[in-house]
Amino acid sequence: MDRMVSVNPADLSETAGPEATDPGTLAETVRSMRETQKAWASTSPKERAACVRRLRMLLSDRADDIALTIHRDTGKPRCECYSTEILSCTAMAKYCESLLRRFRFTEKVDQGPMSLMCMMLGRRSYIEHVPYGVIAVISSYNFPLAIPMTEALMAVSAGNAAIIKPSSDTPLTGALIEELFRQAGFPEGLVRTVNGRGVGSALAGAGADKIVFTGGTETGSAVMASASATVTPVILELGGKDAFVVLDDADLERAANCAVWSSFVNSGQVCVSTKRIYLQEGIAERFTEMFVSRVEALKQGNGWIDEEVSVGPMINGTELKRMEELCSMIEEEGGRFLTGGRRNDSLPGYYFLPTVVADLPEDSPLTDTEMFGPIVSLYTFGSDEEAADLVNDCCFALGGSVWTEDIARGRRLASRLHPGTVDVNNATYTFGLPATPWGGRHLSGIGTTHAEEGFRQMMHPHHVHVDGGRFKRDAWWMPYRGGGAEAMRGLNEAFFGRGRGKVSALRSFLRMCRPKRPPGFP
Ligand code: TXE
Repeated sequence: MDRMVSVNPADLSETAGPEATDPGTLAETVRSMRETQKAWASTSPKERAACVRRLRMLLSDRADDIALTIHRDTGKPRCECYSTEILSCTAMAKYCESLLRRFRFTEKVDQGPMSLMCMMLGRRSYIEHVPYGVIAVISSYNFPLAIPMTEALMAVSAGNAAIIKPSSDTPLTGALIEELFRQAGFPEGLVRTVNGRGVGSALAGAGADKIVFTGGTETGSAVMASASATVTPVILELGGKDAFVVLDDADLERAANCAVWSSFVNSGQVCVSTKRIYLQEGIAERFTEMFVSRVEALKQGNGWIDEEVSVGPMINGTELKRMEELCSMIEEEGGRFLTGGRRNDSLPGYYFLPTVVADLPEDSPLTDTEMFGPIVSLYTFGSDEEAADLVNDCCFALGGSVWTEDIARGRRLASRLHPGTVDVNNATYTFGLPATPWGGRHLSGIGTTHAEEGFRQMMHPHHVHVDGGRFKRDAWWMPYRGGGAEAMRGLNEAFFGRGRGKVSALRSFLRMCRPKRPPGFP
């Protein structure tokens, strides 16, 4: 098979990558991984935590060569390779170790309103959280380490195997992930990376037990359709169009500083980067001045060789061209560029200037169009209620933020907003807080990765119900006989209705649990 090639978008240098995968081999690969996974699932949480810890140490010890690999794939500034990529993974690893110390993989069920009946009849239930088997992790180009690695860490900590399909734009980092898991002492073949054209769609139908997809909404929908043929569960981490709501009592300096980072980190190629800034009347003009002046002061270029660089390139020429197309659409819709609005021709590579747009009509179809690059639009609003309606009137609901000095006011507004994550006085960074859930609503996806919720979604709840066999039959078993319906009616009335006749209900219930000896039986 052909060898993958990675193009560094910061300087167009090329690096030979791993061999492409033959899509026809995927089903067999998944089958063989399932054998490895069965043995792995029988390891203790302590044994798994030891492997995770070794991986965390490796991520820290090899940080420099990992960062360089990420840069070669994405061209992102050096500091972002450490802050948004490696740190997210070491934090997740440490969180998985803590989960493996305290998570109860078998839980006794509190039967709630049925406790008395279960106690009388000698019954109890257990939930065993069991791994799915082989998890397919299909991932985007924008965080080639942080996204697949954190998802794979949750998967293997829960006892699964993980087959990773990175973006074709980031093959080096994908191959490095498999190497790191192997070097950390995970069983050979427990975490595999597959690459190449058509491999993503082939993997979606290769028999994995669950698919965790990160990418565009349209692609995610295709993955869901493919998985539906085999009723394979999916988690979809899809597109975003995050809002940044600045209330009239906000600390404008802090808000402007964050808005610059939140809008242009990774050159805006972040599902939760700020794309819509809503400014309350009264502070709109002042904030706009502060924000635009900060954006214009940003240095763009190759952030690996120049640490003063804040904004790197787009991932490839196609995405760069997409930004130009979007800017043409913005102009047609009446939008005005306060800065940027075109590619940065002064640099070799795929650079688009950080762009701030004003006057784009709120009812423009572009409000529901993801702009996965360094383009952010400014809007104004009157009341907090109006802000909530504007933020929620969008097909995406992944992340968002509210800025105010009145925390109670901020939390009230945050609680009304639809996105899966809403920050008060911060933005975009909670992917790096592994104990917090990650996921969106509407066209931003379904399911959760990260946090205990995401960990649980890497397993399915296996219910084991144990009956001590105290009676020879249950009151509702057949052969039905006289008094059975009455006993059930009385039970309902006594314990789930108005509470009348508990003693007689219990008596008739227990009588129904004793078998009536058929004629001729001793
Ligand atoms: O996505 P694509 P990209 C989103 C972000 C944006 C998109 C950008 O909002 O919308 O990702 O990433 C493979 N069946 N998020 O352009 O094109 C493809 O090879 C199966 C959201 O990479 O959808 C790649 O590996 N797989 C996220 C992966 O799917 C297929 C955070 C994604 O590709 C396929 C980061 C198919 N038919 C980015 N076609 C979040 N919400 O957390 C392609 N692929």
